[in-house]
This record gives sequence, structure tokens and C-alpha cells, in this order.
Amino acid sequence: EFVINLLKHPTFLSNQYTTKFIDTTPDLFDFKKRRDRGTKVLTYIADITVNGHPEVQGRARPHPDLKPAKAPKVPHEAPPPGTRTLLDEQGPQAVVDWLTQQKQVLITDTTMRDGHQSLLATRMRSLDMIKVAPAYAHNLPQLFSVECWGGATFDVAYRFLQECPWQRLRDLRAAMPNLMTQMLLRGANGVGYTNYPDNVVQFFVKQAAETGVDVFRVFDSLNWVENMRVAMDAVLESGKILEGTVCYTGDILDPDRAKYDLKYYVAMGKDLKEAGAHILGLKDMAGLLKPSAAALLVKTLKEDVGLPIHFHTHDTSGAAIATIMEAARAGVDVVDCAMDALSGNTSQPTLGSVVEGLRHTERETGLDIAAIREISNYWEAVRGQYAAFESSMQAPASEVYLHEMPGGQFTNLKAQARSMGLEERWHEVAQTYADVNQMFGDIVKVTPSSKVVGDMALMMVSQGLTRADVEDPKKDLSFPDSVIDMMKGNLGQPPGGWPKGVQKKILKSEKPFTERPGLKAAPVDIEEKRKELDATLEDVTFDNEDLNGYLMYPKVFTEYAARHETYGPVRVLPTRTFFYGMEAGEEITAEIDPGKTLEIRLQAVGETQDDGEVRVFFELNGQPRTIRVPDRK
Ligand code: BTN
Ligand code: 3PY
Ligand code: ZN
Repeated sequence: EFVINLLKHPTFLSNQYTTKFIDTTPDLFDFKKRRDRGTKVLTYIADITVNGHPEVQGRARPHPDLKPAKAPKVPHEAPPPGTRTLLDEQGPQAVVDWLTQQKQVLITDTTMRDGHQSLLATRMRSLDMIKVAPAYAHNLPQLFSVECWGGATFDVAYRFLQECPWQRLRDLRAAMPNLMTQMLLRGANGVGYTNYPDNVVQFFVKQAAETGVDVFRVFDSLNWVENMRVAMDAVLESGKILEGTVCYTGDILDPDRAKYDLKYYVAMGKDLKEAGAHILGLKDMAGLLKPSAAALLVKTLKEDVGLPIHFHTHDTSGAAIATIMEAARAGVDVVDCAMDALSGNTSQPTLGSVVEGLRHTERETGLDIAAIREISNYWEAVRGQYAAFESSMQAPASEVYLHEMPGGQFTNLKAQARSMGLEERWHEVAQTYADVNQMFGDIVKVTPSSKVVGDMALMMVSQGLTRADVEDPKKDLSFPDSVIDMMKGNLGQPPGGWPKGVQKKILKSEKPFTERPGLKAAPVDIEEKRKELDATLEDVTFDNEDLNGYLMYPKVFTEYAARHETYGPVRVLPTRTFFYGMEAGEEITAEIDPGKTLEIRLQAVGETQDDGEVRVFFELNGQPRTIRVPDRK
């Protein structure tokens, strides 16, 4: 009966919906009487105002004088053509051919994905991105792509931001119709931390392409091409751009790190080309590629592999711009940068400075520096709202060449160390992380393998164990689950396999396996899962996007859905309101549907009643509304 309802709905018929239709149209399935969305959102504001948001408790607050972020105004007409226009009209090979002929260095802006993942614990809300997206479309149409999806953003959206990641993608896609969107896909690990059955990965890629991803950067956390094929084939099938990616670790100039030498990277690049990659991604997730090494690596990869190269790095060492300049001289095709206000340290190098650094050279980018400044000023104001999620990193540090932690992990691991009371011993954690890497045979460290190394390092530091203790066959130890899982072969195989001694000690009598994990994982019965979710959500309707969320993150997704029932579409609230609630006398507006705004005024917060509830008095579009919420403080 739902399908009939949906097709007859006036919004659907007039073809005007830009927001998630089902999510915002409760009358479609309003068989039971439900509270309206306005009331739900007021309930959220009341709850946060009374109880606070758990995620920002005890953390730094935004500066009281912080000005609202104002996005640059754009004209009414459609934005100029960009890379997406070419992809749409002529397909992926045309984009590759065009790319190959360009003299300029092209740029991917990572602010909306890796930028805030690396600096603000991935906590940036969709609304702050959607507001500035039209300025990207109109004022920076020369961008190669905008990285705005995947990596950690998928689960963080559901888990911490009470948002649907698919809706974010759809909204950004609509706001930047001329620019290619880009996502980070962890191969067989999808956007999760574990290996998924092949058909779950295929279902996910198909949906991502349909909802709006144009460029898929596919990598494997151990650089095992075998483990990337299912995801790569699914991207090729979708007609979008496949960026087959090699993760960079070690140092090609260091004879003592011969495991990851120039030959290794060339061989992997050739394998990826053979697998159908349109572009070769060079993913330096920790920022270890030094300038002179970049000159050699990029030149050699271009010559020997023959694919366009898209270079990604992090500025943790402070040397990333020098590396980009060398890569540019050596012929790199595309580089990743973050807008100035969200760049540097564990994030990407500074976009405006790269543009200026290349100006008046053969490879100048063609991007408008005034437009960049304007957009960066917007991000600066946005960043101020997220003070609670800022890390303690004050300066770049060469210590990254010791520990080799990915930029996206660094601040997370530091926070984890802090929560275990180990913050004072951070440099020990860093050294131990490096020791664990050697003990595991010198592996690529990137989500999820980096998390395993981090878990092991924290365990050793907290228990005062050295590498020799761990390797001592006579010393009995219990290992973190993630470590056991990886040694079993559940994340795949590193080059040369796992070191036998330590593997035996960790697995005890259990047998490891060496095949691709996806081979032994039975396909999931997706229709069965659909029924299961239908039963869990009772009379809430859902679509294939939601089902994809459920397949990767069953618990996270159902908890998100349950909160959504109570609190409604809180993604429309301003960021300050979302994290801090409202003050008496304050007024906000929230656009709940295109053109339909809620004007919300908080009149007063009552005393806590005997039953433990607090009444919160609002005006909603001029009408008085009283909301009762439990006082949980
Ligand atoms: C999330 O984790 O997805 C958002 C936080 C929602 C937590 C709910 S919302 C308001 C209320 N205050 C709390 O302390 N917990 C709840
Ligand atoms: C991720 O997988 O989220 C990463 O950013 C890896 O660098
Ligand atoms: Zn990165």
C-alpha cells in the first residue's frame, strides 16, 4: 500500500523533492497517529537545552562572540560546466583523456571529508557543508572533484550527528551539479572497520553511484589488490570513475625499508591498471612521502604505469607543500588540498597556498584565489562552532616519520590515550606504535589496520609491556580482539604474510587462513535483511539507502532510526542549537522543507517537576507550544 501512496503523493508527482522524500513526508505512512516533525524537533531542542549534548560535555565551547558563518552569495543561473558535466555527457574515459591533456595541476578539495575527519573528529554537520556547496559550484568550477563522502563520515553521521549520510550526499550532489563528488571506499571493508560479504559491498557501491558519488577512491588497508577487486569491479559496473589506490608507507629512499621500495609501488600500480583503474590514487595517509621521494615516485609511476596520478597526503610533518611542489614538477595530475581554514597539521595541505605556489609556473591551477579566500572565511566561522572537537595538536612534528600514524587516526588515538590516562605518555605511545608495526612485519597502517596497531600499542603501554615481552613465547598474554582477528587473516594478507612467530603466539592453537576473507563469507540474503529491518522498525518506512546503512552498521543504524522517531529531522537545526540547545528569549529558524521554515522561539524553561520532568515553553511559527522532557542531569 505504501508504493501506491508514494506514487500518488503530490510532491512526488510534481517531481520537486530534493530532500529525502520518505524521511520528510510522514503523512505517507501515518497509519498510527504520530507527533508532527515540528514537535519532534522541539523535543530535541528541549532535551538538549535541559540535559546538554553528551558529545560536548566538558569540552571547550565556541567563542561567545563567534559570528554566524555566511556563505558567499551566488547568482541564480546554473553554474558553469565542470568535470561532472563531462562525466555525465561522455563517461569516465573522456574525463581521463581530458585529464591527461591538462597542463595544470588539478585540485580536489577534501574539506568536507578528510579535512574535518582529521581535524574535528569527523563531526561536521551536513548543513554547514550544503550552505557553501553552491559557492564551490559557481566560483571554483575548475576543481577536479570535491571529496565529501565515505571514510569515517558514514558511520559518524548516523552515530553522532543523528543524520542520514545518504541525504548529505544527495543534497551536496544537487548543490554542485557541475562538480564531481568523490568518496573514500575501504575496499572490502566498505565504509566500515571489518570485511563485508561481496554482495554487501556491491549493493553499497551501486547505491552510492546512484545517490551521487562520481569518483571512488578504493584502497585496501594492507595494500592487497585481491581484496579490492570486488569493490573495483562494482565501481566499473556503475559507470563512474575508479581511482584504484596504493597506500604509501615507509620511505622509498631508505635502503633499510626495502619492503616498500620503488619496485613495490610500480608493481602495485600496474596491478591496479590491469584491474581497470581509470586513475592511480597515491594515498599517503600519514604524510610520509618526502619531497625528494615524491619527485622519484611520481615520475616513475607516470612512466611505468601510465595512468593519471591523484596524490593524497597529510601535513602532519609540515612538509606536505614541499612534497606537492615536487610532485607537481614530476607531473602529478591531481592533488588533494583542504581549504585554508581546515588545512594543515593532520589535515591536507593548504589549498590557497598550493594555488599561489603554482601561480606563474607552467602548472598553475586556474583556480580563483579570491573565491578560495571567501570560501575559506566561511569555513573559518564554521570551524569555530566545533571547538569541542578540536584536538590538542599545536604544531606539525617530524615524529610522524617515527610512528607513521595516519592523519585521520592521530587525534583519535590521542583522545583514546587520554581517556586511558596515558596522555602524559604520548611519546611512548608513538614509539610503541612504531614497535608494533615492526613486530607485525612492517605493514601498511590505514583504517582498519591502523586501528589494530593502535589497540595493540595502547595495550602495551598501559600494561608496561615491551616488544620483547610480547614476543616471548613463555609469557602468557591476552590480546585485543582486533589483533586476534587481523592475525587470523580477517583483514587479508600483507605482502609476504604475517610473521609466523608472533602470529602463533597471538592465535595460540587457532589456525589462520590466507585466502581473501570475502571468499569464505557467505553472501547476505538482502531481501531477508529487508524483512528483518522492516520488523525491527515496525511501521517506519525505509528505502535501499537505509537498508545499506543497516547492512554495514545494524546497531548504529537502528539506534539512529529510533532516535529519529523521537527527535525528527534535527539535521535542519543550526549547529549551535544542535550541540547546545537554546537560551530563553533566543529565536532561530530552520528550513524543514525547501521553502518551508520553522520559526522557533524559546520562551522559558520551567522548574523540574516532582515526576522528574521539565516543561520547556516555545513559540513555533507564532503558536505557543509546551514540551515536556525528562531531567536526566
Ligand atoms: C546522537 O548521539 O546521535 C545525538 C545525541 C542524541 C542523544 C539524545 S538527544 C538529546 C538527549 N540528551 C541526552 O543526553 N541524550 C539524548
Ligand atoms: C579512512 O579510511 O577513513 C581514512 O581516512 C584513511 O586514511
Ligand atoms: Zn587522508
